[in-house]
Parts: sequence; C-alpha cells; structure tokens
Amino acid sequence: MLWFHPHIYPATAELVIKGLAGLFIVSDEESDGLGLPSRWGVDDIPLIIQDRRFKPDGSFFHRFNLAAVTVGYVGDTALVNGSTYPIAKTAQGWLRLRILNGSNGRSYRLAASDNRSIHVIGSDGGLLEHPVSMKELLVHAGERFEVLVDARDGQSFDLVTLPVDQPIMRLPPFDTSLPLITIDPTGAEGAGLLPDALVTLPSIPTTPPPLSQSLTRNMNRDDEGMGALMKAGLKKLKDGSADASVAKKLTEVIVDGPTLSQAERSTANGVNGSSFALDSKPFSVKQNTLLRWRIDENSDAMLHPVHIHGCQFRVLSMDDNPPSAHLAGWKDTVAISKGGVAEILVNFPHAAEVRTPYMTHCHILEHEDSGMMAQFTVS
Ligand SMILES: [Cu+2]
Repeated sequence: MLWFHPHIYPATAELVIKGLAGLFIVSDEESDGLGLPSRWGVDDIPLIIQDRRFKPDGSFFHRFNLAAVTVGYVGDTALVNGSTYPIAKTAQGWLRLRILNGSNGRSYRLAASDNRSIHVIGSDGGLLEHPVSMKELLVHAGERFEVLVDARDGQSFDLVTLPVDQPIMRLPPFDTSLPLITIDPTGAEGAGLLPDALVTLPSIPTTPPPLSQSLTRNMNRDDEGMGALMKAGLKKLKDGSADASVAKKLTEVIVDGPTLSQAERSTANGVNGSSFALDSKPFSVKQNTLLRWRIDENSDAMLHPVHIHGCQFRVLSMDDNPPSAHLAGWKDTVAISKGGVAEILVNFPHAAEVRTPYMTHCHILEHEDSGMMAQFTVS
C-alpha cells in the first residue's frame, strides 16, 4: 500500500495540506488467494488519517514558522478520508482497514473504543508472515498498516486515537481518547476471513552485511523552537490533562509565530550535517546488493519517521532490540525518537541516475522541506 502525494521541494508540506492524498493498492494472486475481506467500501475500507487546522474563513491554516520546522504541522482537527468523525456502514464480519497516516507530522495511537483487537496483517510494503494481534497501534506520519478487525458481532464501535508519547502531539484535542471514525457493521454478512498465515518473507541473514551508510538527523533550530514551546508551558501538558491557558499559549506559538524566510527555513534541519538543496551532491549506493544502513539522530530526541525511496527494507533493530512483530515485515518508513537508532537491511533493485536521484527524508513534511532530506544515486 503506497501513499501518493505531491513531493515538490520545498513545498511538499503546503501542497499536502492543500491537496489530495491517496492510496495505491498493490495486489497479486498470492494476496488475492488468502480469503481476506476484499469488497471495496463494504468490508475493505481505506482510512486516510490527517490533521488540519482551519482559519476563521474555513481555509487551511499553514505557516512555515519556528514551531513548524521544529515539530511539524500541528492541527486541531482530525480527519478521516477528508471528513471529521465520519460513520462507515460496513458488512457484519471481518473488516479490512487500510490505514494511512497521511498527516504532515502527527502520530496516532489507534485503538478500538471497546478494546477489541486490531490484527495487523501488513505494513508499508506488503503482508506480514502472520497476523499480529494488538490492542493499540502506533502509526507515524507516512506509515501504512493493513489491519483486520472482527465485527462479526454487528456491534458498532469507534476507532480512536489515544495520546501519544511526544508531548507536542498531545495538544488538545489529542490529549485524550479522540474518536476518529465510527464503524457500524450492520450490513450484509461478511465473507472474508483472518488467515493464520499470510506470506513467506525472505529470512534475515544471521550475519548482516557490514554497515554501508549512516543517516543522522540534524536539527539546527531545535533549542530555539523547543525553547519557545517549553516557555509556553509544553512540559505542563505532559500528563495529558489540558490546561486551557497553557494550550492557548502553545497554540499562539504554533499559529502566530512569524513565518521564516526561505533562507531561514532551508537550513533549519539536515542529514549528516548538510541541509538539502536541489544541487546537493548525491551519495552513491550499490544496486542489487543487500546493505545495512543505520538511522539515528543528534541530540534533539525528536521523533523522525525516516522514509527511503526506491526500496522496501526490513528493520534489523530499533534501539538495539529486535523490531516488534508488526514492524518486522516490508517497510519504507521507520521512526526513531529520544536519541534512538534503527538499523535496516535494504536492497535497491532499480538504478537511479544523478539526473533522477532517489530521496531519503524525514516524513515530518516540514522537516523534509527545511533540509532533512538527502539524495542518492543507485548503480
Ligand atoms: Cu524529522
């Protein structure tokens, strides 16, 4: 499952806010033969989750200021498929939800309001080997998950987002359990099933290849940006209980902070010590070779969902631990935070020339547009 959206430097963030986001769904005989729910809009439902903030005239708020280059866009309204708190009338049976976090920056911790299980069957680039049953599913910007939920009981429930770890993501109304969509499974009986086994993935070599690339995030204005948010009382929101006066001050930093000039923006963030520019020298990568890459960050401790073009990779480790089962399949986006490190096993099957290089960038779109992107060739 892939997210298509505009990718024009340095306007991706703004264009995604103003434009469309959609899914490419890729299937084959193997996925079609598993008996999964597959009636589009009946028991196979896309959920594109985004956040927005609206100006008094109803237009989209967007401002590239210090708060934006630090923590990305922070909306105050959750949208699913472009609607606020919609209702999906579905089949009564197993439901397949194709989830895309199409937000500029925000993460969601998804759960069912009645605590029913979420069975993850696929991640960014394909199906997992086995379903992974979870009560909560954390989805960062740019990530996709395919999940099944058992709605054979015909009981309606909400998909909600719970407060996430990062304090800035917990600004009201995201500081409490926030309903995103109602699932009303009172239609005709469903036909799909949850299989025990899904697909076979290539095994991970016991001895991974030597490290060939490190990608370190840099935030050059983090102290300044976080300083402004801290001064407004960000720490006081840590327990998730909204204090209206603190929320108001934080909103002022996010909304009223002056727009940065293009020069200020374009150097706010970086990868390996350099901020992206269209004429940045690409690094080169060997084609059709299994590689080990390391993704980490400087002292900023901010969340960065790091995305790499031209590949689907496997996560070898996150903070030196094996990845959770639902993150062990095909991925193209992996999140680091709190000074964390991820190591991945990656292969690039296609060539990319200097004229048309691939990108790797943070999927917080305001980070991407302010320098946290690098380009590379494959040959
Ligand atoms: Cu980032």
